[in-house]
Amino acid sequence: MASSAMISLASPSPSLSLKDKLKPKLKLGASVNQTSLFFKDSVKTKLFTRTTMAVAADVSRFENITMAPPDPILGVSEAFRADTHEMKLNLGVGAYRTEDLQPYVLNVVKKAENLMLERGENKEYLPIEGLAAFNKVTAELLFGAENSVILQHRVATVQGLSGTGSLRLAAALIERYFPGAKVIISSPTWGNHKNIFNDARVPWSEYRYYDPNTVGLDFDGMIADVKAAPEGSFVLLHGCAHNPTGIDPTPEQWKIIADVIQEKKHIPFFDVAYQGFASGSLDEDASSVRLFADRGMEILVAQSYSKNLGLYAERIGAINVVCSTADTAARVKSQLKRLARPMYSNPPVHGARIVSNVVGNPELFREWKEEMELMAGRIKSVRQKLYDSLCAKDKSGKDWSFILQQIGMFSFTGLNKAQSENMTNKWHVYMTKDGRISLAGLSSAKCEYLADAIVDSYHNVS
Ligand code: PGU
Repeated sequence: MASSAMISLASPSPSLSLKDKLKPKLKLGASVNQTSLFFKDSVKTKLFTRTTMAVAADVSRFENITMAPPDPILGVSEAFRADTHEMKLNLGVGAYRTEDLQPYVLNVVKKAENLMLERGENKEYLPIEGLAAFNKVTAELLFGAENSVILQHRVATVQGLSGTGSLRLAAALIERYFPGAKVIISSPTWGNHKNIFNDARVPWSEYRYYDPNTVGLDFDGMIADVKAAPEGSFVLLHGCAHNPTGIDPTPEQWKIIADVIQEKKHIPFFDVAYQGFASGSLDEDASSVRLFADRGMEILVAQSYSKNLGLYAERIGAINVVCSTADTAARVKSQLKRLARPMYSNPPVHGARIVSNVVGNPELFREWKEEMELMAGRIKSVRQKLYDSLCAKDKSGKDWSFILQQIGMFSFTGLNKAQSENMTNKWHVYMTKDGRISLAGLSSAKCEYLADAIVDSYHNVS
């Protein structure tokens, strides 16, 4: 195949005699290199150029590129798809499933899409900063429409490629305007945070967050590390439903975190990927961000609609930068646009229209909140059922109540790498190797099976 592809490249229409010379050599199985030599030795410059192309195809210029490992989260879904076992369960990716373990498109999303079809909206490019109606409602949803940061036009909001793209844009802003500044991230955190800051060339380090002994928050460790970070660091915080631990600070603890950040002149950088999914209430889940905004602090907030509106593949989210004045916000926004332009030029319109239709329409907004409560409620009920099943099956006296204390889509089981691998290899339960399971991918019917798998992995694998 390689040879024939090369012949068509290398012999458009030289002389007849040249074609004749070529044929027997190739039939005898001449290698690409021999053919090239033949060209080089006997034909003029014009053909020599073509031959060089053939040599390049033979020894790849990409030879030094090694195989990348599968992604620790999205790679789990690939492995799941390849498994044919009937009991297989995908608890890897944080994506909501119905009780039948099917993906779910929200009714309000379908209604919003119908509205869009009725209006016959066009597919012209959006401005670099995204859809104006989306940017307005997304900032209002986050801070509250009556919040002074909104009324005083102090928020620079730019539509991003979902949560990930919005975080990446903010990282680019940090890299450009705060050279050398460090981002401190929780240990552990969502795995892609490190990739995002690495690729944006923003230095990062970790602050303590999870205490394996209590399977709870290491609050003292967190505060000590935030205090110890160089003044003016960016502190990455999960607005609610911390991923992967499912452990959030209490309202009192949030106040102390805000005190320390203010004292140290750090800049809070919120990642809000689960607004509405932690408590079922959009306002309650935004209370951490609002606490900081109400103190007049300058903050960054990345938002995502992947989970709460189920718009995973639409890639819709935003980056909001709260500034001390409207004038600063305007300048920051202009620079965010400047960063976005060479990266992806302008964002996709479909998801932005869905969000602006749902959030901007009182009737659809009300329906959305109901659907979100249903989703959050289903997750809470499987959380309870898993806990009950574990208590019933595990006779060792181990306390599993931490599962009930965690919130959001995930449960951090405390299973180590080998135990997590046993879950997959023996029980066909797909999950990340840090012991995280997505309860959004669990049904009531599978709780007992999952509990069997956890008890076996916990007690029989060290
Ligand atoms: N931030 C956090 C804390 C997240 O958990 C996620 C998604 C995102 C941002 C980004 O989501 P976007 O879809 O880009 O808006 N985390 C999920 C989804 C899979 C993944 O790793 O992207 C998860 O399973 O952890």
